[in-house]
Amino acid sequence: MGKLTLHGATVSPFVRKVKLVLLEKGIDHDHEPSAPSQDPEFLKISPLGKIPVLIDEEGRAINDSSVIVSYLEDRFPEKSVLPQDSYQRSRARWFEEYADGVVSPNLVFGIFGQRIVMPYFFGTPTNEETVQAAIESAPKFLSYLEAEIKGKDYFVENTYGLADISIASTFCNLRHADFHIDQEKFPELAKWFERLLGREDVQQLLQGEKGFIDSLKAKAQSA
Ligand SMILES: N[C@@H](CCC(=O)N[C@@H](CS)C(=O)NCC(=O)O)C(=O)O
Repeated sequence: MGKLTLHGATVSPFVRKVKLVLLEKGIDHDHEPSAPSQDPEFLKISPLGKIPVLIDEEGRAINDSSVIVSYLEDRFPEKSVLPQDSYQRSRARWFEEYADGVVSPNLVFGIFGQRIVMPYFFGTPTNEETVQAAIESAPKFLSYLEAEIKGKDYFVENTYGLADISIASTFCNLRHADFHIDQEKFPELAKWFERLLGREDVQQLLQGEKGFIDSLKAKAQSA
């Protein structure tokens, strides 16, 4: 029997979220930092060709980052990344959804997608209008998060968990794309993100990702 295996590179916010949950829970696993793919072999484990995918010890696939996190919580309830209280659990899942379903499509795809993925993964020029539109829309999303984090160190029950992991995962992509939280307008959110960036697991992932992105940039420049 094999080990649990995570497929997907952590430059994806969805993969990074799962990786940080695996690390926080101390779950032994292998990691294949693959890219999304429409290759028929990959479609056998990921019907939409997306990352992340988690393969269990019996070779069975689990798709979608939120489904994977639920599975990990069900199977490894020790060192939970969710609160005990049902309402607070729903709050943590809400922030996960806000990160995946709101911050990612609006800001990560618009800024990181255009500044990094298009030129360095696909060799397509950045669409500056899309970037500007995303940057202009950012205060709407960041104001909400600023209000939610005010007076706390972490989003839910003031304890590091899934809400922080999910939101920080999207902000890591924005940082790779040189978009920084305005400390004057969103001081509490900026402080919270600095706190998260001070964590060893986050730092290690970011360092590896930066090396990977820098190597793509160098390749593009020498081409
Ligand atoms: N809801 C999915 C979204 C996963 C997702 O969109 N992953 C991106 C990478 S950031 C991907 O694989 N995109 C390739 C594609 O859409 O074909 C999840 O949470 O896992």
